[in-house]
Amino acid sequence: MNDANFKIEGMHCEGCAQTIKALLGAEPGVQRAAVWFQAREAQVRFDPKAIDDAHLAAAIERAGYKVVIAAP
Ligand SMILES: [Cu+2]
Repeated sequence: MNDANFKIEGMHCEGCAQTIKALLGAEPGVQRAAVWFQAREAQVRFDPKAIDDAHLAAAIERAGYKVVIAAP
């Protein structure tokens, strides 16, 4: 399993964080997703054979948020 950390811009409330958590959790290969509204961060544990950082970021951006990939 790999872990990816993202900085996310555009969250307005805890509901946004829950939305992002749910959509990350629905991606193939994602074992666990956590999103912190206050910190503007997400941490995702995923199977690198099923998905990668770029696809996770794209899923977040499809929902209308902006992603900055943080240090691994
Ligand atoms: Cu919100």
